[in-house]
Amino acid sequence: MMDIPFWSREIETAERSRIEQIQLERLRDTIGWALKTNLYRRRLTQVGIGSPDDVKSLADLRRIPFTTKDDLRVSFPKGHLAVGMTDVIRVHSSSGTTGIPTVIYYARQDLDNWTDLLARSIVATGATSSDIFQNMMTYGLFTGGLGLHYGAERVGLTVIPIGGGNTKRQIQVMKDFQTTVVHVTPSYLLHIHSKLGEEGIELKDLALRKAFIGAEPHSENTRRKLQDLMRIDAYNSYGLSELNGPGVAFECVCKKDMHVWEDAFIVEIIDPQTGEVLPDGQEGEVVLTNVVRRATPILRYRTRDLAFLHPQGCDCGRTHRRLSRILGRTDDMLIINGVNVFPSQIEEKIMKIPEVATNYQIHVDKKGALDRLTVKVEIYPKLFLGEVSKLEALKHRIVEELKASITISPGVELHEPGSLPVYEGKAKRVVDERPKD
Ligand code: DLL
Repeated sequence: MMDIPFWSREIETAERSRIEQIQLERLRDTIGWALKTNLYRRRLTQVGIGSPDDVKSLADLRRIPFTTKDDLRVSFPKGHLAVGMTDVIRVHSSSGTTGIPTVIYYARQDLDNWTDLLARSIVATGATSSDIFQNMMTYGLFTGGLGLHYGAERVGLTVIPIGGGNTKRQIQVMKDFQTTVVHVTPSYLLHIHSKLGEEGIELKDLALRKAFIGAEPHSENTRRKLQDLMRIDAYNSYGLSELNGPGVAFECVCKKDMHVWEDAFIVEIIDPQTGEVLPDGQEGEVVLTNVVRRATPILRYRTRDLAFLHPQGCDCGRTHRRLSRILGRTDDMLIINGVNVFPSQIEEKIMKIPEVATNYQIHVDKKGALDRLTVKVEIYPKLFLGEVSKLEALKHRIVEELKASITISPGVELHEPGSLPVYEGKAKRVVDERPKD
């Protein structure tokens, strides 16, 4: 029998009825906070919810309309804020399709709750205070860095807050500090593996035993490959900035999909077309309600992620239901090495540049383990008659414009008009050649 570690055994193994009772109490509190926001006040009163007492059972949740990313954008900057700014102690945000980001505010209690969920997640994987934890996720407005950072500190791991990128240094630090656990996107860990040789470092020089992998889709095969290549256990971790960040769902030592922490989140799977709630086992869009957040309460958030809930329990004894891997998206969002990019963000930027003609293509493939984004644009023919340095300058300008919007640097190719494919019907702007494995 495997030794099963817990952070809060009582809540993690609570009976279903107890979990639902907690959810109902917390949902009522959350409604109280939501009613203080411009975003929810009218929406809730329109469906007859004017006070927390109007929520009699969990079934009442279904009366509440869904929240979308667009709703949060329209509410920018503070339409969804339920407390005064003096009570807000942190802000995170994700980039948006129209350049308007979605912002999430955290009160002290929100950060405390979030940290606790991450502590719980970390312990569920078997990591302990003896571990040396190298956090390779980006620190900053992105939630991946700071989220795990505080969770790991709370458990007592030794945190190395190195942040993303700089592969050479990552490898050296892994060796020097004898890192045992990393937090990383799966593609970046594969990349790191491919660079070990170049740095003259072998697996036996490292002490790595676990990785928390998330922020981007990956298959079971990719997990296996990573585990075999690095000789580690890799645990899938799911979350999104609108719902705190990481720590919504995390795998336990059984590694059979991710427990959604149901005392903090009410999870529904819906038919993305009709909005109908589907039974466990059926694939659909993940909808999440955070029931422990004050500053920015979010009700029935449509994540656009496709997955299903496992109908059966888990060998670890946790009663919180398990969410499958993310199987796809209902929209066209691309995830490039963990960074979310909408094709519309790219279009917005390049179409503002006067030298750019009307046709373009977004190309995604793999270079080694990493995703590579190339934006191919047609430019007016007279530009090709000018000096090469002018073309280079234009290319540079397009890269800079795009980088300011999508935060990563894409490759840019300039093409003559008529050279990119033209579609008679719906244009196919995105060519994604990443292997599906
Ligand atoms: O990616 C939060 C996070 C950080 C999760 C670190 C895990 C680890 P966003 O930038 O808002 O937040 O992106 C959220 O990324 O809706 C999914 O489409 C995708 N995603 C996140 N985790 C996974 C995963 C963070 N484990 C969006 N598998 C989500 C597949 C994932 N997709």
